[in-house]
Amino acid sequence: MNTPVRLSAFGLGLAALFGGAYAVAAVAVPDSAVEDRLADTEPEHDMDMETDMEDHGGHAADPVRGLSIEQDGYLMSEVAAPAQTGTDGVLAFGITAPDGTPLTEYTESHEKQLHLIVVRADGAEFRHVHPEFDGETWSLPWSWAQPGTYRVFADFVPGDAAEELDVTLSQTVEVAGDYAPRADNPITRTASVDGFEVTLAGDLATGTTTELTVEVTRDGEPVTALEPYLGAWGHLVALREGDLGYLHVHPEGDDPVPGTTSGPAITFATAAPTEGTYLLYLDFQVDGQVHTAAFVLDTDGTAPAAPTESATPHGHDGTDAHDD
Ligand SMILES: [Cu+2]
Repeated sequence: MNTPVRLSAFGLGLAALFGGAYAVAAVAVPDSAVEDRLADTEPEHDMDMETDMEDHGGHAADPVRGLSIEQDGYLMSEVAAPAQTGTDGVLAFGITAPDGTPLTEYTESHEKQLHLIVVRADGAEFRHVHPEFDGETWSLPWSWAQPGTYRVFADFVPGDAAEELDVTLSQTVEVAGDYAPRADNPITRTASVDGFEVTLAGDLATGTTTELTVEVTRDGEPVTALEPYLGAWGHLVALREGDLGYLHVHPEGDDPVPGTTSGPAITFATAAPTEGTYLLYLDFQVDGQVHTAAFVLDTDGTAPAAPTESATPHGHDGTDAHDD
């Protein structure tokens, strides 16, 4: 869809990963705007994001998490899992608290104490599941359908923290076997899953919160039988291509009343932390079954498509900062 534009934006995305968001901003926008953004974003590190968005007119990115086995002193142990495909086994890991002892208290979030996201590095495989806790170890029955390099994310709210803290830890797991990694993730706004067609409207952007709306149809008819799943009409996980930085995207509007249904649309709001391509995975529930639809967006969906030197990753002006 946006392929010619996307190639240059992908270059920008890589710059963002290694050079930081501000270097990209310097390429894409006038200096005065960069200064405005720096002034806006400097103090937001420890601020509550909702408050921050109100204070700054939406100039806030959701924080990127899940890039490390450690966050705020919480540490994920090695993940045990079958070493190859076709073997039934168990996936298991532990989490230690900042004092080094096993973390035993968790605060429920979206109806679960811990959310486990498992994604292959190329985005081609995705699972969102909920392991059991035995007081020390989180585990669930596990087998791998495809070989490859996987990232395992544990998303939870520690129950021992003084104030509510969203923690996402991740770890890499290798699954032996021959595989051909997906070479590219082209922009994808429609997904067919289990007889449903899901379309995604809206664009991702940096520096501002935008709305993404998914619409579910079946046999060409709008689906109005969406059921609450984990306390929401849908759950959207966004992973940044390149480092699989993790964004949990929150649905707009009130939480659903149990027993009611909705549809065909669900709206989410988020801001991209950097330019780049994002892999999005939507979980939704119909007739008691959870389905996952996968999409790919990039931030240049909202950027001016003018092929000027300011939009070129290796342009002559303003790119010295990261052009090493
Ligand atoms: Cu979950």
